[in-house]
Amino acid sequence: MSELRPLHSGWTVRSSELGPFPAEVPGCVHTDLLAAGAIPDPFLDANEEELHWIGKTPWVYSTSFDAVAGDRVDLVADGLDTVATVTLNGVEVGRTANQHRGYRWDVTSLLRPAGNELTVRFDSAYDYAERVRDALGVRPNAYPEPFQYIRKMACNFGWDWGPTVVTAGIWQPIGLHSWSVARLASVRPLVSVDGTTGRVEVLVSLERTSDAPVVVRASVSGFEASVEVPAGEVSASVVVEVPDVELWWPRGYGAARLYDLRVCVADDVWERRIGFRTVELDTAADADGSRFVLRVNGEPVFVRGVNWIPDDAFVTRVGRARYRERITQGVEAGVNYLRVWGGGRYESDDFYDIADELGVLVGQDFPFACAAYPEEDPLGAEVEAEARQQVVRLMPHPSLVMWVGNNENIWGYHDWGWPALLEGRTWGEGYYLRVLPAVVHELDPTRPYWPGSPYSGDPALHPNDPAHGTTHIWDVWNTHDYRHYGTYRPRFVAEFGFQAPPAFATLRRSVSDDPLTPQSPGVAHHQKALGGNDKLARGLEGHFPAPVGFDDWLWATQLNQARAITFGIEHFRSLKPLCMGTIVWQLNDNWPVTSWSAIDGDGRRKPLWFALRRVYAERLLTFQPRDGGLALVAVNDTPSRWSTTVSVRRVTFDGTVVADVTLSVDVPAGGASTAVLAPSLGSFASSSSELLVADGDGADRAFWFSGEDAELSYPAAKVSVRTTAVPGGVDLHLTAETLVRDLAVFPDRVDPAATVDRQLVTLLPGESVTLHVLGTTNTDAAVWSSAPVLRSANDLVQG
Ligand code: BMA
Repeated sequence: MSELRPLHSGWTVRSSELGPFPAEVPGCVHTDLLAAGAIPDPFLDANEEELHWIGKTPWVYSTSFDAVAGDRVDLVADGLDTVATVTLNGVEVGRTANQHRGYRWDVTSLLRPAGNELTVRFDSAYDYAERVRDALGVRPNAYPEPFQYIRKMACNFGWDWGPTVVTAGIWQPIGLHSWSVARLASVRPLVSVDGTTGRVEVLVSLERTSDAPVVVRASVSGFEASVEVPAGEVSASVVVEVPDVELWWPRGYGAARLYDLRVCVADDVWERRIGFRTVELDTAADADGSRFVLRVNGEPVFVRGVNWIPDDAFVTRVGRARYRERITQGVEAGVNYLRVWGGGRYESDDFYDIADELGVLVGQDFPFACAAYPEEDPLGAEVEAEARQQVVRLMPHPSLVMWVGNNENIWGYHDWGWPALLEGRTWGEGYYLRVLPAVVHELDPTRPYWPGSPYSGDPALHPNDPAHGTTHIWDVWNTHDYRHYGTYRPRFVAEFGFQAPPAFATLRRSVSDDPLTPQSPGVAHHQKALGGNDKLARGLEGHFPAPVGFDDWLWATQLNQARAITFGIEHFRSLKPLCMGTIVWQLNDNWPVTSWSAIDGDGRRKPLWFALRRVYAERLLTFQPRDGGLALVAVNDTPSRWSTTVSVRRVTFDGTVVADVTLSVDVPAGGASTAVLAPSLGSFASSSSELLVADGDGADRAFWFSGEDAELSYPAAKVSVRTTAVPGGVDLHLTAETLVRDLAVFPDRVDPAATVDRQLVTLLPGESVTLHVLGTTNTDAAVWSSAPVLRSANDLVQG
């Protein structure tokens, strides 16, 4: 027999002073207290500030249950957050201090026929971390919280976009596993492709209760193999071959074909979906430094990525539907790669299942971020144990294409003054350069490992050298204007970003300030970055006049975020194949906040999301400065050739075409081509009222304006609006009577539930567009015709 019985009901949580309250398992104390009405919502206004005591309080979870029978019964906890003592019927069965591991204890002899009492006591994560810090010595980090002294998600202690909500709780499933004879203690499928044959080498380790001979069987789509495991043996390997296999491809290259792999011993069954594909990381030296090219099934893939953070500060609220919604939003913006950032978690199987299905590539950071981490025990042993578990758990997923050692810690050691503060103490180098690569190599040699983000491939090089490996570009945003992206010739940009506030409806829901202003207390609390609002204001300089009033501030900063990232991505993609990847910081948020995200904490898409959809399209037309003039660069990330004619026009703001040309563009599969424009097109007679427009089949229209917005003589935008009711929403038919740049409708201003399918549409005089709004029945054209619902760049400059 093999039977898993979840223990998810009947739980309560209490502290020495509060409760008991009903508790959700899996869950966490904050959400339990919230559901019990014992605390206000930590995401609203500045409530967070009043709730730090929760993370400093010990909490006890308890339940009772009747027995299950079995030769052997194990208590299995997939994840405990974090410093836990587990007691069954008054007997301590285990103590844990690592959120990133799962645990199993043999409790056969402790169980009673009825009335079993299970308690899990969580001690304060702060107490533990501070004790470890005091024992091992203080080390530098980026935030004033002791997150590197405990194996718990770093951003749970707060980040420059996230609240400090130090959780405790049974955050993963817990249950009783009754079994007999033998069980699969671990299953490692090593998947490879040999010509047209798919091969899975299934490496199994067993736990056994008897000497009875057992057979391990593995099957994939009707192809099966088995091996008998003699008495006393606890490891086995079986190879299954699948002829004429269909490959798993990342989106844009083919279908993400998945196969069911089933492995069993005695009655214990393990099932996962796998994909047949190969992955290599090409980091060879070349004339420009050394490259960073991901090859899947031999095809070099340009990574159009986004950084992924935990989608809720309370991660136990993120279920499969939420993962699907968020990842799909990424995919719909053209994203083909998610980097699971190291300040969060090893992402869930739900996350990876969805990435597998959608053909999205994933790079998983080991969870270390922005700090010097001690390498001594207890942390050293915990790190190795968690890495061994997690590499095995995630290796069936074809979407996982790279392990990365950490976020910014090698860079931090080099550039943030750590050596002087460390005085010779360990800082994590041993994890990133020795322990973690050894674990990956031993357990899952099918995947590349890269020591850090950023990292240049050689300890002798500066870890953030743009000419080698991966780079993070943060001078833009922190100190430099976004045009500075244009000075970089990076091989692979693993982080770069620019902030903007969330959608109006998101701010309005989470902040009760009246009126809302950029400086009002709630808005200020929902901005966690050092000098964030000053940087937003500085970022507008030279691009837009300083906005007056909240509505213009919101629109100007959101538009500027979209412009900054557009500028960066168009430049980086135009460098292909020198540059082979861009990973925008960041896709999502974990609460309502002003941040670098494209999708805000309530799941609303910011203007940046719509900009990404254009600049992350597989085929891109972009105007770029080249050799003192302008060029049209055509980028083709598809596996087929792109041949088209492109009409390029130089147009005055009133719509008069002053010059034009038709170019034949022929871009090889996966390539890019550059056509330098004649001076008649590429130099403007007036720097304040002309633009270039490029139209070609297979790509969105490209624009290049003769100056920065602040310098342009935009006409006052004239847009006529007609509405039609449609099932579930309203269609907006917009016609521009003048040039209108970056037209945007904000439906959440009309109805918080409403969404629109396009934003940032630039129209020449006389052109029209129909926008589809869902989630509102408001068809009053007047409502949709003016600010703050209808906006354009024109009205930020026109005033
Ligand atoms: C990098 C990231 C995050 C951070 C972001 C914005 O440091 O790795 O740690 O949130 O920049 O500052």
